[in-house]
Amino acid sequence: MKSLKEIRDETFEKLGLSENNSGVFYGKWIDYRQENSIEVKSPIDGTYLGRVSVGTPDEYKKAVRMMEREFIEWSETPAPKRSLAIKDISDGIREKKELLGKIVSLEVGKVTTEGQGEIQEMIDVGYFATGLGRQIYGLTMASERPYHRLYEQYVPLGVIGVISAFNFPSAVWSWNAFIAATVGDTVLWKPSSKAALTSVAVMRVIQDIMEKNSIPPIFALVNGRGGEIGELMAEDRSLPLISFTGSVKTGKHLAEKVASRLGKTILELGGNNCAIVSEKADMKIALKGVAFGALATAGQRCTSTRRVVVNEKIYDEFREKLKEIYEKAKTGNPLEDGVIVGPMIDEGAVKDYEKAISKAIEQGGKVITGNKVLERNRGYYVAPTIIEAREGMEITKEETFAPILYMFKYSTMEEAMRIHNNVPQGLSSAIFTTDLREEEYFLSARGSDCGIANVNTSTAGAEIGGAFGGEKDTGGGRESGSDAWKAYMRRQTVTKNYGKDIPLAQGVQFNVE
Ligand code: UN1
Repeated sequence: MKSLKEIRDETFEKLGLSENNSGVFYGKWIDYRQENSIEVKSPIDGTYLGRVSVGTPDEYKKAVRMMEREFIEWSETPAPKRSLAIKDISDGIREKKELLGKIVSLEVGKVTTEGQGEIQEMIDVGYFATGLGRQIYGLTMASERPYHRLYEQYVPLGVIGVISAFNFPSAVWSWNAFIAATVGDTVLWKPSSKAALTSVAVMRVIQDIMEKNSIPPIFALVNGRGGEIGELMAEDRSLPLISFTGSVKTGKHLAEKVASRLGKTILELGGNNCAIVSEKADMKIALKGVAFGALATAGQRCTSTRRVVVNEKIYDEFREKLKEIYEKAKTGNPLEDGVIVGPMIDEGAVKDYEKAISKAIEQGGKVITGNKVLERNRGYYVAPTIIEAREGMEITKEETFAPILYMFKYSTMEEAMRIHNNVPQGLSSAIFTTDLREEEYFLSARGSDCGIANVNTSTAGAEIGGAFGGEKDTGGGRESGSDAWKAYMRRQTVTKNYGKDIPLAQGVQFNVE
């Protein structure tokens, strides 16, 4: 196998990246500056990948001004035409899928198929947005007055701020950006400083497509630290909407700041996703669904399965079989064939893994498998861990971004549901059963309290066609498919009088001469 450096050099060359990359783009790339730049090292084995420069507050302001200027013409371009620009962009990304997926793998450590899947998710949402361009609609209501028309229309908001996380470094940006651009907004992107390189690679590809297809510069990129550029965005009245993906703590802080200026937010914060496995489950499906949910992206998805609640009648069998899968799952270099679990993003993530496991043990949990740091110097690898837990253990109510699965036993479905819902977060959930009644109970008002509720499939791995997001501490936002586009527009109720008089609503009389 080629060394990481060789893969880097090849991929960089084809994507026009270099060792020192500008991380700021608004119509043009701002010159690279060494000062405060972000050093990018691969979590795979620590290989130095390069540097990405960050934006100054002044450059941030210039980027916003430019997006405001672009908004004027872009918002007046017909939506079906705008969406064809997004189609061009998606076609262009499809041509570069393999290369971009490699960058994702190099920078955040995704196994090859997941790195490719990340880019596929961009392409998918791009084609979704292409169709959406002809489906932006409002309702027409019956007016109580003669010769009146009453309807609502959706109007683009302006410049949308997108702050994305490291774990889906390009797909989640595109969920927001492609939909927002289709409905007529322009977009300013601040990526996670743990995924700066991916943002540059994506923007380079898009810039090239935009130039070739005469698409105006509707996307801007400003790399920087959350504490600086993120704060500026939160306070900036020029951004009517900020879509944020990240921790509950940062999300709350940002939401308060944006709310204090009565701005809007879309929040996609923590998940603590649970799968219920009934005694009536198809064992093969349940095992694969739970294993994928818990192990994919090394447990670093918002949608990762962190808890599994198993019926007592099959509990021992399920535990032993899952343990076997865990112990067979190959952990290591994500670019190697057959590897299922790649690295953690950084040393901090390894520490969080260790802390969570020791707390779980302190609180009465029993380790079934795992609990081992495999490497923390040349890359960051941990053994996927299963812990038998009891209801009420505090650590099981927290989201730890690591491959740790807490396992619970239940005897009645009511008990399973209680354990399932008894956490602050509410993103994704799943039930594995072949019993229609159990399934419908899970999907009822007394059932899963999450934004996503799946039957016989994993908590992770949502398609882009549905609205993505969750309740409670997850923040309530919805992104990507369905009618999530409405969040990027403002609703305007229009009353039009085309009569020869001006009758008032509710029969009110107003007699002036
Ligand atoms: C995230 O982890 O923030 O449903 C997004 C999934 C992916 C997206 C996850 N399609 O697992």
